[in-house]
Amino acid sequence: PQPVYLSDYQPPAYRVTHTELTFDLDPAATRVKARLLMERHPQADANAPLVLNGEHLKLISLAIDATSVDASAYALDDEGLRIAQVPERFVLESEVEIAPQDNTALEGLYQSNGMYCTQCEAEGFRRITFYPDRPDVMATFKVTVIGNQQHEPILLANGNPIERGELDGGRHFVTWEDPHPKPCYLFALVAGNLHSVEDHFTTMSGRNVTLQIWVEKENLDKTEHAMASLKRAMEWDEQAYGREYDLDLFMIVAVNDFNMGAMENKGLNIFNSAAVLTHPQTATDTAFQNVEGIVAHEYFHNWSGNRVTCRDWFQLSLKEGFTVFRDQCFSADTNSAPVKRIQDVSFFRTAQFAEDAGPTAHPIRPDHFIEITNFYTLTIYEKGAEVVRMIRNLVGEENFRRGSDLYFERFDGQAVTIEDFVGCMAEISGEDFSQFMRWYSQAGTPDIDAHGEYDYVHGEYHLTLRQRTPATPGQPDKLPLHIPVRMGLVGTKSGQDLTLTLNGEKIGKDAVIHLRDDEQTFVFTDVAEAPVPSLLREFSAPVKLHYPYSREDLAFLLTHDSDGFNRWDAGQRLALLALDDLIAAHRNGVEKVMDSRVVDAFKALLSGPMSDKAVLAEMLTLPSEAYIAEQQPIVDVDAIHAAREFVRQSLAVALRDEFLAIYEANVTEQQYAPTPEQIAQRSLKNVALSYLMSIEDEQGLALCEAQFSSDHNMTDVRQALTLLVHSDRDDLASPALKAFGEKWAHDPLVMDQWFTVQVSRPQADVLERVKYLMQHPAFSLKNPNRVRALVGAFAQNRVNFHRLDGQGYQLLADVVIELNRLNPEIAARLITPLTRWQRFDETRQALMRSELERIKQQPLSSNVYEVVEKALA
Ligand code: B3K
Ligand code: ZN
Repeated sequence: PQPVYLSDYQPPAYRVTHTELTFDLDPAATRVKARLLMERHPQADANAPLVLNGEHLKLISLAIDATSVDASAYALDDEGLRIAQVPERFVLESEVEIAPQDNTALEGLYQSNGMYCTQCEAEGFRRITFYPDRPDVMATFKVTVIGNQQHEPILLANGNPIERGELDGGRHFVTWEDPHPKPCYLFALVAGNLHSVEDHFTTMSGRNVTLQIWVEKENLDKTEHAMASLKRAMEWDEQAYGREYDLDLFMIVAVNDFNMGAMENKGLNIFNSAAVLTHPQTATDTAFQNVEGIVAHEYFHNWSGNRVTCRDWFQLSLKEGFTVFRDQCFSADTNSAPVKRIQDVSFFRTAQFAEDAGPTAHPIRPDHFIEITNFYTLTIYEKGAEVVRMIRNLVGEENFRRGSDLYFERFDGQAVTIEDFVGCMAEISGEDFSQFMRWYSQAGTPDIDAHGEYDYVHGEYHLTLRQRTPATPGQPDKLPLHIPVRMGLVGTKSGQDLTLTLNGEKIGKDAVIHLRDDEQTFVFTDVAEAPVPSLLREFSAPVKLHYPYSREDLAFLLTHDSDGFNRWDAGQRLALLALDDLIAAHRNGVEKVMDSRVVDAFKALLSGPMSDKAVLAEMLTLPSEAYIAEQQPIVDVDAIHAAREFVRQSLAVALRDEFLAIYEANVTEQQYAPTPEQIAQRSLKNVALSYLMSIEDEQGLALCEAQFSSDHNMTDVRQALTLLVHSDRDDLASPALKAFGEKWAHDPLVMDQWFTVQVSRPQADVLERVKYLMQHPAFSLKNPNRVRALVGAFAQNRVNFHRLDGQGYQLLADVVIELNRLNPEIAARLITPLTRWQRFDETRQALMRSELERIKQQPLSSNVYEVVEKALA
């Protein structure tokens, strides 16, 4: 497979102005008729051939301006169709046949549980009909769907329904029209036996929009939260961005087999059922919050993505980074803002940093790819969002809003680039973004080494920042980035933020300094007392900040930093220092001793004023094994696990009564609601329970069992089940697992949780369990959610996946090889943990590499090929 390069971009020689499609649905032989109004680009050569993408299509007929095209006039291959000569303006008509029932890749038109649905982004439309399948070709669409009245009573497509009727042979049709020009990746069709809940939203200009969520009948009671989230998102986008919805109908459909979370097709969002269905008895608080975030994300795409779209797929972060940023702000406004930031950053620093340091590292705007599907990554999405956040912070909130207004107005109905977006921000604010643009082209996470010195005599504080971005594949040398560092100096006497004076100018107590060179020293004057610097507040840039904090400094910041995010981070850093010692002790076979400063810090947290329970729950949560691993030069999975368990148990022993008191103070019989208050209470209570369970405290065990059997809500039940299954008390875990599995055998999304809980336990029997569960009737390799819940979760189980006998790697590679044939997109994603082999000891490196080599020997999809190739390069 050959890569595509950004530098080769050419505007399309022919564009489609209007698209008419007719689908005659059949599982094995769906007929798709296309009627495309086409015209040559004014600048294109009159002899330019017409090139249409098309894959897995059986061509039935082809005509230009109603005259059939002779077979000698076109060339057809695996990738599409090429017609040597076409007029300046013409109507292209084609008919093809496709087989949705055989489509296990879940791209294009496929069947899920008997219902028809589509996924076209990025390049799935070419599996539906011959078309210039690229985002810079935007057309209005009229779509007729013909189906069986019994099997497919509901026939949906984008836009508004304009005609419907009955046909012979028990068939019927509905015609849909979407007046907004769109690229074909936003096309969608759904047909099946679906049921809907309906609601309404009145937009800011007073237009009434019908909202529908379509699900299988048994899920009708699981849509309330998604609907409420949708309405909140619609209102938020009007207030925060002045963006109004632009059709009379907005539909969401839940499907069981879906590669990603959801898809923002115009007016017809298609969702993974896991990203829309919730019920207090089946979904955890985290699932409720995910649904809210994803519903909002897809809705926000209506402007950031659909009305203004991407010129080419290299610009993917233009819509994804911006939309993630929008959904993050929405969730922060709707829930606890500090906790949202802590959770986002915590995930980001674990997973995106690892991606940026591995063999698949790429810039937010890649300059080449083999398979675009492999680029729906944490870098494009989450790092893209961090960069948009930096832009907002650089220009200020007001300018950011004006800049986004300008962007949406100027480019409405167009397919544009990242320069167009940043250009609007520059134009409005007058800021110079030329150096800043390197964030988009340079991969890798910058390291910042910070060093500070207080000069008592002159009352000065000298802060030196040095930046260095490590080499990444294809980018050996890096240029310095423009890094905004939000900071404060916290006085060690007063415990307060000191006023910052830089270059003779007072810049406030909490300010942003700009690092642009490799190294810069900032001299703060009029510093009356020795400070501890609080740097990178709110994680003001996606960098690794190293400062030689002492444990006393960190304990100080943990209590005194005015920035909640940095208070949390100080706690994490303090725990990491203790963990470092314990990891070394474990490796050297020396007795482990708990750092009393961590115990004291936790004790202070537990006995201090408890203003925000959600933040407190985060503060009490130790860094994950994955995050600890990120900090180590060579990952020793067993030492990390042992060290972390030791810290958990030491804290539990020392603070047992406090944890018990916290638990008891936060039990409630209130009816479940996914409100920030209730979620905070549950998470605090459940963190306390996890400490008690880590030492198998008798009272803790009793509480855990009671929490499981009281069956109050899934958050509590799942936590209790997890703690039982992850403990050594199999006598208690087995009956609980059995009861849970029997109770929920009919609900695949709950069974996914049942799988995950079991395969993430630390005990050594997990590999056998995974193999056994893969034979379970509720498991199927064809369903991406099942694969993620069982195999994906196993690969996150660090001690078991990285077994020294290599069997964990082997199992993953076996699954990848099988999935490569069924679903290349999911197969390629599943390889990720194996691609990180450089981070491990030599034995594991060799084992991981040999599994990658084994995969490489197979006939591979371009998706898997690209990842394996990079991983072994
Ligand atoms: N835009 C979709 C991505 C789907 C691509 C799958 N190959 C989801 C989202 O970001 O909203
Ligand atoms: Zn998106």
